[in-house]
Amino acid sequence: MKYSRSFFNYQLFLQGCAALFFLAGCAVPEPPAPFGAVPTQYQIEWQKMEYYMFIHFGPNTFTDVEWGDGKEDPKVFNPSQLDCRQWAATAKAAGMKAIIITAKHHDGFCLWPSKYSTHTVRESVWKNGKGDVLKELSEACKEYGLKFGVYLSPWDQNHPQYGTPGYNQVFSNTLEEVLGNYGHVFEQWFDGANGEGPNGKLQVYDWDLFHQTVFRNQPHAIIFSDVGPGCRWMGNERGVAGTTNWSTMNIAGFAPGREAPPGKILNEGEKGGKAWVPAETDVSIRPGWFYSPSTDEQVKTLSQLVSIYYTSVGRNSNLLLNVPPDRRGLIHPNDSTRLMEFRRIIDGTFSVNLANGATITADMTRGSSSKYGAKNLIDGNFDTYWTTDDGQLAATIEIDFGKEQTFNRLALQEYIPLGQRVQSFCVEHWDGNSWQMLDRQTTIGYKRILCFPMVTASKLMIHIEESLACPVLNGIGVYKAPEI
Ligand code: FUL
Repeated sequence: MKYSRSFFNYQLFLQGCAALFFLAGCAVPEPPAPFGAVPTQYQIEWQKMEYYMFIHFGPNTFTDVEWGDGKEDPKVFNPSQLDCRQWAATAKAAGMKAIIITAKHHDGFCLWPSKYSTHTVRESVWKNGKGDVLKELSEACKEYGLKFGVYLSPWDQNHPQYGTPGYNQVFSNTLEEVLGNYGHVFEQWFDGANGEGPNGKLQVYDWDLFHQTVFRNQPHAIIFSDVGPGCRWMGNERGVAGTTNWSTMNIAGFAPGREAPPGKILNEGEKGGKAWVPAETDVSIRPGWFYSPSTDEQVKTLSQLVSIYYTSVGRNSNLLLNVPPDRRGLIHPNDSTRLMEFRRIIDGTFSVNLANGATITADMTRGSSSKYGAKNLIDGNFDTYWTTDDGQLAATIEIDFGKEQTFNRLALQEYIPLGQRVQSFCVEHWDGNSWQMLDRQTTIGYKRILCFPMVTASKLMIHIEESLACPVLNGIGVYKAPEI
């Protein structure tokens, strides 16, 4: 009897365990469903790159103009010490993740020996016409672990067919050469500029053909233009994205260049837009896009660069910083010195997250499950996040440092694989006696960094005030930026 009684209890115990496991399983709710337009895997990878180099280089480097007219003698292109490894080494040391080069600017000059043009490096005296800048740069990028991207201007002031329907195929052929022969291309940058051809006509660009050519050769490339589809122009060349910046927009009825969306939409995106087209901020370290000896002393100051970082990366945009090589074909020491100073400041600011080690809690957590708990905000893992129950569109996160901390930056990140949701939030700090308002803002997106005067506080509260669907955040950072 004794034996069978204990056997019975054992069975009961097993059944109890099974029930508990079942209930525990039920208690962890499913992750939130994606909301609205969401990024592709490749757009997520692109967004994580944050900061990379733009290179404007070509005949304009030697003629001191910004827009060559395509009539330049190709022999003007003659860099005496061109060294793409120096560019790549500089980008790497600057903390950048890639280089995008002007393979062909509006003057039509090709930095590779194109079969479809007579205005190329082949016609120059550089390396006796045997050189290929794209080959050298793509190899240097590989060596330094950087991604490689290309800018190609469809506007071509040299090509005799420009302005006629036949030119679209010519441009597609040049794209094919560039995208098919130099390995992986992470981004195809389309300039929307569109001037008249020798016949006085504007080219009607065949964007469908151009996109097909890109995706046939580089299926995962991010296509930049005023309307994406991979990423969008942020609307100005000053480096200032909107404080409100949605990665979503409506692109139907718009095209790059003359038919671009209004500047406000480029700058701020559109809440609830049907397409995921995140912003990219392109800005030059010098007054012009191309090198000129006259701008050697006008390289942007450290505080200008730092400010641009906060108005681009800090406002849900990637930063494409143009660093134009000089007439030797090298990045000038004034530019590279500034880049290293800039990196030192950024690294110095973001190396210590004061939220690490703090107690972080939220007044709402999805299903009250630790799987979605506020601790995920400081675990450094992109794919774990804090979120609330469906329909819970406002919530508060509290960070208790356990002692007084002094800081002047707050970084917030939304988990963009599930879409962009937050449309207003505010931050308060505990001054020892009461809560004081620190800032009130609108969107977050992949990354939002708030800058405010230094405060000393033992606690911070972040109130998500309005969200389009339950908020989903995967990162919080509190930092003390050094004074410049
Ligand atoms: C513009 C061009 O006209 C400029 O020369 C420069 O290349 C800039 C990045 O894009 O549309």
